[in-house]
Amino acid sequence: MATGNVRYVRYIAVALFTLTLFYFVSHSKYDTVTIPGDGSKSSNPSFPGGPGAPQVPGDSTGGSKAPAFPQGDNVLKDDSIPPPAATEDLAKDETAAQKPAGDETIKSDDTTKSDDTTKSEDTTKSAKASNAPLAMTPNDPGWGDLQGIAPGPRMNATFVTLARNSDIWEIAESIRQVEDRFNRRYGYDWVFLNDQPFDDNFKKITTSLVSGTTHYGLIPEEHWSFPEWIDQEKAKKVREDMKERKIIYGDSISYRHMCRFESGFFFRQELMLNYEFYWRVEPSIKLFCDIHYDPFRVIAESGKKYSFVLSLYEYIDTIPTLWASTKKFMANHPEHISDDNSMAFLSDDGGETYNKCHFWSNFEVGSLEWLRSKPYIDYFEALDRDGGFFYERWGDAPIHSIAAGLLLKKDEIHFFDDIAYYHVPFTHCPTGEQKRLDLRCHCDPKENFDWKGYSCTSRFFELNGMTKPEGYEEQT
Ligand SMILES: Nc1nc2c(ncn2[C@@H]2O[C@H](COP(=O)(O)OP(=O)(O)OP(=O)(O)O)[C@@H](O)[C@H]2O)c(=O)[nH]1
Ligand SMILES: *[C@@H]1O[C@H](CO)[C@@H](O)[C@H](O)[C@H]1NC(C)=O
Ligand SMILES: [Mg+2]
Repeated sequence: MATGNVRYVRYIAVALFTLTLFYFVSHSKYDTVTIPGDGSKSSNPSFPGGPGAPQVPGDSTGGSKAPAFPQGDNVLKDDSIPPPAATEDLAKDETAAQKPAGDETIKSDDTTKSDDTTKSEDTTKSAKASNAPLAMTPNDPGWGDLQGIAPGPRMNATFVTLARNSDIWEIAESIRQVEDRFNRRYGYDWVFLNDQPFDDNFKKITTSLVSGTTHYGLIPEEHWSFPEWIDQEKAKKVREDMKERKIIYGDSISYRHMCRFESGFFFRQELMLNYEFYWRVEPSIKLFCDIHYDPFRVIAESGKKYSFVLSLYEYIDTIPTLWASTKKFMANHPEHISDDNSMAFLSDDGGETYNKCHFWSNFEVGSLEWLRSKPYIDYFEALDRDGGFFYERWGDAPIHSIAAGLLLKKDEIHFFDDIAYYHVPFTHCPTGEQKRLDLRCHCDPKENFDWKGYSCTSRFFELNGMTKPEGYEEQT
């Protein structure tokens, strides 16, 4: 009997202790979140684009994105304590309310902060760009601050990934890198697109890894099929011929649909219409350095439309007539060609022939509004009519690149030297030891492709009058 009583008392003690612990976890944590970047910080932005910069979502009273960010939840996650189960229903209700028609959205269980209205106001205040200037160099305030939620506004932006269900572990690896090096402090959304419905396993794993809200879209058949003007017999002969000549993906139909989709349709998927900026992520990529500032803000606040980390020469057998089609477009639409274009990146003879230089499009941070603009759509439609996606094997990389080179102004294209990146088989690793130390990079500088003979990045530097970083000669 005595032992029974002791056990009884012990149960009560354990239960009380657990309840107390739970109380502190669920009540005190949210109040301790402080958003740095108030009066103590200098108020002039260190990045061009203070006055006259595009209005950022966090600045306006409506449509403010920053307050919706799951702060409380992230604090819980950092402490590895699962959120209370009761909030899951709330999360689902909110999901239902925000769900865009036809596609699926899984909101991370971030509604634990629901009754915290004062916090939202604080966030709105500190979310102003002027209160949280971008830290672009180690000397800028906030540079070394890589813990907790990043201060400052959030752009109207999303990550976007085209993938198959079978890509799950390869994309999981990419997401983890993007989250660890950047997005865990920002909580940007992630849109996944597929020509087949995503399965529950894919959704469950990706949602668990992404700090922002995940959305899953099914690509409409018109965006992933042969247009009616394509001669099927001719297209089939091309695939057989390319197979014989051992051209990579030369006999693949799905690869061609993929290239056409990435060229002309990803940015007008229903889910993508909710955003202004995108960051494309492919399976099995690597990021080697910390990302100390928000690349979306760099793009938005400096009026950039397109960006890259790696550039190279295209395999000519995949695009023999792409330049002829492009020249025809230029003749038909001189009004779309920018006066201050980057033709010198694309051609060594003033536009007569294509030198095959392109930005590698498996990494892109850019403007969706630009891709949805008339000049870009006219270019895509002209190419699509000519049939080269199926009669040859045109890739989205040369198409995005030629479009950026001809339709944009030179200074609307940005080279993200600070984003160290790998997609098989090429690496971008910043030149210069001090930079790699500052960014805490783990890439081998010998692998850096930038200044090697098959890279086009030197051309980009020369064309834009940029000085190549110290030590580049040793990497050629
Ligand atoms: N849903 C779907 N996604 C695809 C398909 N083919 C390719 N993708 C995706 O499209 C992107 C590009 O395809 P990749 O196979 O990576 O093509 P690549 O980068 O040229 O070649 P490697 O990465 O070297 O194989 C990736 O994000 C793939 O997951 C497909 O048939 N369906
Ligand atoms: C984000 O951009 C899209 C596309 O331009 C727009 O429809 C939407 O209203 C914007 N959202 C916010 C919060 O500004
Ligand atoms: Mg790939």
